[in-house]
Amino acid sequence: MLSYRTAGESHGPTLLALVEGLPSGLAVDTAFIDAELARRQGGYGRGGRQRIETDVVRVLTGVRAGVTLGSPVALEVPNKDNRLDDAAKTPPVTRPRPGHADLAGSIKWLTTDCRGTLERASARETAARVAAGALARVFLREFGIEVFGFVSGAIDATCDPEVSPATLPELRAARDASEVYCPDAETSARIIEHIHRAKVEKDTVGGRVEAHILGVPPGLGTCVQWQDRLDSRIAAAVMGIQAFKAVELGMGADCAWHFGSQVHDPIEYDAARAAESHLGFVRPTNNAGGLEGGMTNGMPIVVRGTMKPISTLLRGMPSVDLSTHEAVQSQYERSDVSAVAAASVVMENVVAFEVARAFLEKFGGDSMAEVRAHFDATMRMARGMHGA
Ligand code: EPS
Repeated sequence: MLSYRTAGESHGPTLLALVEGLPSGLAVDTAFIDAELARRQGGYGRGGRQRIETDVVRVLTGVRAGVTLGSPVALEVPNKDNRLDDAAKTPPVTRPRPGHADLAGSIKWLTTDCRGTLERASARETAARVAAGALARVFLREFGIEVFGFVSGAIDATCDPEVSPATLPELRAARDASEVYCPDAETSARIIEHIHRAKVEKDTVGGRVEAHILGVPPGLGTCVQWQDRLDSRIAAAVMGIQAFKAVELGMGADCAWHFGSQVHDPIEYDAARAAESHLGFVRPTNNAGGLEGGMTNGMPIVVRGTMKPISTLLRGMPSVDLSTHEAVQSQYERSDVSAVAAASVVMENVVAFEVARAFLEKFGGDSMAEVRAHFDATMRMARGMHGA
């Protein structure tokens, strides 16, 4: 089974991701992984750390002459700001930040210094997850599966662009031209204004991010066991991102306010479109977000995540000093005013990893040649059953 684990501290020597379960014969496009790492570092509202780092991936194992061997792939993203063992440069943090892992972690690990907790809780770790997810996307691209992530809102600015193969090139260009990775120019400008105001007021901003996965074949995931449902795995992957407080699929939480007839996507059949990923089972709407019964239905997967504002506020928040129990303002550590743009990159990549995992569960094999043969044969059988 495709899986990954990460290791590494924010100010330690390096970040690592160990990816297991990729077939042999996949050409590893490190330039694509580096481009995703660079995007993760960007976005209006990022702090000083991103001026220090230039994240690039080193592929340590599992690859020969740029092609996977079928053995574990170890990915490394080294930290330039490596100072964890220098006590003078990593003084104790005793005034926990509300919203951060500081307080809960210091109680868990029986210490009054939150630094041990924050080093691993830091969103710096998402660089390793983006590297693993981008590698999974290199695999997905071989089967025509594309992933598009963006910021869709913050505070009082929201947009709801129509994402489809036809609109994708234009939306991608608009997203890449936006300092907050939001493809709608007006929403982008308003989010930037909010982040600017937060910076002046020593405050922070979260936001909503979206990922659309296009070209996904039907039947990935399962309704057989709850933990293997693809919706369940995607939700876990998104909630596992630092600072995420909500995840939605398709219409998401809005389903509560509508009757069934307004929520469920009618099923139509169009033989002329049988070559598409939905095999001709066209849905005029996609409120299900491409997932029914924990399985893909051939429509794009649509995931929405909500990131809370960064918990490190320059002006602090009411807190308690862990060594004196005195009421104090929380400690300031270098941070971001907003990392919502970066969060969109993290979300699209962790979701992609779950799709790749489900893809290999259905079509898996030791080599890319076997996976391709399995995929082609299954799709041929499915199309054969449905008149194409
Ligand atoms: C981050 C690196 C961190 C923070 C931020 C994200 O670097 P440093 O702590 O050295 O400034 O900028 O992490 C947090 C918001 C957090 O709470 O830890 C990164 O590379 O994404």
